[in-house]
Amino acid sequence: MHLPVLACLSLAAAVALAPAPCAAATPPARPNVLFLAVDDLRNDLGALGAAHARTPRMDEFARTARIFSHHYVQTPTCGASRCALLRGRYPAEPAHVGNNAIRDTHADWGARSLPATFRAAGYRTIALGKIGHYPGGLTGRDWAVGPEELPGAWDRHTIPRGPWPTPLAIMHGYAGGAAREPGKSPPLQIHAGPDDAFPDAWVAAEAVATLRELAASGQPWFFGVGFFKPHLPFAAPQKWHDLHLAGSGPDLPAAAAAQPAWPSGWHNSGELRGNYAHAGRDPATDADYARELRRAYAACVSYADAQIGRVLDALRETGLESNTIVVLWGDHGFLLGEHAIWGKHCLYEQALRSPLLIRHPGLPQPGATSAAIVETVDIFPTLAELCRIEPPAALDGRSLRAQLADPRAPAAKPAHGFWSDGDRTVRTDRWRLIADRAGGRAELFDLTADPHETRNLAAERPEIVRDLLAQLARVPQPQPEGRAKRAGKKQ
Ligand SMILES: [Ca+2]
Repeated sequence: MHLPVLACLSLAAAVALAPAPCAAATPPARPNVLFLAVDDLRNDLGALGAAHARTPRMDEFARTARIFSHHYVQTPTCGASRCALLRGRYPAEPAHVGNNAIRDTHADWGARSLPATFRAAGYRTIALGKIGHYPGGLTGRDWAVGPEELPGAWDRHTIPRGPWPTPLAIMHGYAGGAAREPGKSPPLQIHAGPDDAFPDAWVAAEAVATLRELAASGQPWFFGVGFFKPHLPFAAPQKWHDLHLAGSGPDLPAAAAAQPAWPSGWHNSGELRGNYAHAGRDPATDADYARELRRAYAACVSYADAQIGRVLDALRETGLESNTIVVLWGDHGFLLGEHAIWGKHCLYEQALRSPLLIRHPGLPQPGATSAAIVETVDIFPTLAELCRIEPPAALDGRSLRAQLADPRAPAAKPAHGFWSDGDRTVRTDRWRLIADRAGGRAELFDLTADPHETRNLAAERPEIVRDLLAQLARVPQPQPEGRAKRAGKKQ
């Protein structure tokens, strides 16, 4: 009569992940997911090789995680990049590349979104801060008006108000509750005050309280925490600016700011040029101003880093760390003068590349870097696999399980990027091709030899252009019919 017990014990050791044959065995708890989104974060972390960065808390986390040094977002703007994350799909229609992508198209896919999939699988889903485009998921002009941005996906989607008058004022917040006045407010602020003079400290405090609440519940959870910095305005307390003043360490490299392809240091995006007042200064011609802006951006990264550290401390202190997957993700990068552009609305490397760090319980070789080309759409299938949840059919990404198991595992595919008017890009291990809708205008860069994309090789290497255009053609262009079809359904 002892034989079945012995057989059961040996089986349990051999097939740990299979359904337990013993009636008394307890299945392993499903891991929680803490998803940390950081707004407009370039690869400017110490852990990613940025010598000027002051990011001790993200670097500390990186030493326990898989570092993806070549992660690319699908679209270089907030709402669209987050739409690709939550859909797990490439943009399929023009609305998917705009900032209102989630609000305007969720009826087609919200029930199959990343959080909705986890919710349907029994997870408690909570979003805090900026996870979609709108803080707290609130699309109205004030606290009371406006529908949820992604209804049905989150058990709770919230934003601490603090002293700011509206959710949008939080997104572009200045110290102490001041809101941005478009075209009149400065692009940077050095404030002699505490961290909670700015919204991200409020988000961190709410995240800490939420983790304590989650620790007391027995339900698995998916908790998205979205920070606002280093998004413009580059506003942070004085102490974080002091870290980056002249003489305090290496400065952010001026990089390829002299690249002549663009006629203006402003780029045609209105984000920096139109939304802020510059007192007649132009970073393209005023090196001191360019340096001030770069340092202010770096200060905001350091400020966000400290707030992220508070959340990771709470994860450890609540005892949740051992059964929680942690993802740190930047929604896209930002050009600080590269290509003579100050902004993100383009398809160059620094606009599309952003940090991706993933830690899961039992991760082998923590702190090792995977240089494989990976994309934001890969996150959905990765988290579904790690949590043993069946993902929706027809996701565009691939699970990163191979790179988590072995940092030397190669990329499964190139990375695709999308922008307005049908502009597209594809990034392989070596090349980046940027092409317009018809493929008639092309820029080709050899990232191995020319990491700042200063030499367009399209005319010299037509065979590479041809091959990469064929790769682009494998992913359909966003088609305007999607919007018309959806409008038809409503009638
Ligand atoms: Ca953003």
